[in-house]
Amino acid sequence: MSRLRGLFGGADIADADWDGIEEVLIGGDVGASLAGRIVERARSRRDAPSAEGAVRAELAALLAPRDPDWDLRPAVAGHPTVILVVGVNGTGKTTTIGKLAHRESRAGRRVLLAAADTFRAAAIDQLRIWAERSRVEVVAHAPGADPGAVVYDALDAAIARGADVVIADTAGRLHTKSNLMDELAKVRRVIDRRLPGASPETLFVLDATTGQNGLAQAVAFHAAVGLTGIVLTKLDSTARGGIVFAIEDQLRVPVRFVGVGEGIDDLLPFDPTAFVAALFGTARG
Ligand SMILES: Nc1nc2c(ncn2[C@@H]2O[C@H](COP(=O)(O)OP(=O)(O)O)[C@@H](O)[C@H]2O)c(=O)[nH]1
Ligand SMILES: [Mg+2]
Repeated sequence: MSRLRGLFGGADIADADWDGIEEVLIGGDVGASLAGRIVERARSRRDAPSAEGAVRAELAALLAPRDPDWDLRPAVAGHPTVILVVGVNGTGKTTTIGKLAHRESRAGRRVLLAAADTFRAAAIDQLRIWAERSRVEVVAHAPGADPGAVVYDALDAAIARGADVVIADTAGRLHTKSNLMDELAKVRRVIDRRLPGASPETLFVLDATTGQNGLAQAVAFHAAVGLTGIVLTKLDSTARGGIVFAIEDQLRVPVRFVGVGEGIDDLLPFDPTAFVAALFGTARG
């Protein structure tokens, strides 16, 4: 989106190449209708010092409100923080869990992973490998087991062992298959039953290379389990992060982390100000 820079023209908002700006926004995965709306509103802004300022202000306004001090913390004092990780196949859920486990354990918290993607044996092994890397514990059942039962046991184990954080992996739910979504909703209910008030952090993992279909995925998962945050992965392999604006605008759910590689340290907290600034080729807002 740094192509935007050349399209803003001089000081006068009317001099900007507004069709060009709209095209770049669409190319950056903001979505056609939202891009049209951003341009229309930016053009009619009277308070902005420049076309660039107007577009920046419109983009910033699309992002969900957030507490700058937010972090992964237990909803109830004395309970573990519960993190449920959902999303379609191959978006990077298990990898993100490996990175999160590392982040939390490095911060001195005792982490326990729940292998609730029981659909494939390989998924359980993959989670174990990540757990070994950051020396955290795993609760797993046999392949094909009920994901709700795995999560229930993991919460029991976490309470018995005094774990601070429980992170549950889940199978790649095809958002068009309602039986699979029902299963995920059931896992959510298991958490609510075992730890009332725990209000799990429900992170939707979105592959940034997916494009506009990501919005439909997010809407379906939000309806099924109630998302509290988004992790945008594979930002190292695409410059098209514009889907963030469409999703936050529609769902009012904030992006919390971004994945920028396959390594254990390749997870960054999402900073909306820096993100908007980076789109315009500047380091800070
Ligand atoms: N380049 C890149 N690859 C990633 C990132 N996150 C995950 N991957 C890769 O995406 C593939 C699928 O990841 P996985 O965690 O198994 O996805 P899951 O099916 O959602 O659990 C793997 O090859 C990961 O290494 C990322 O941020 N950047
Ligand atoms: Mg997985």
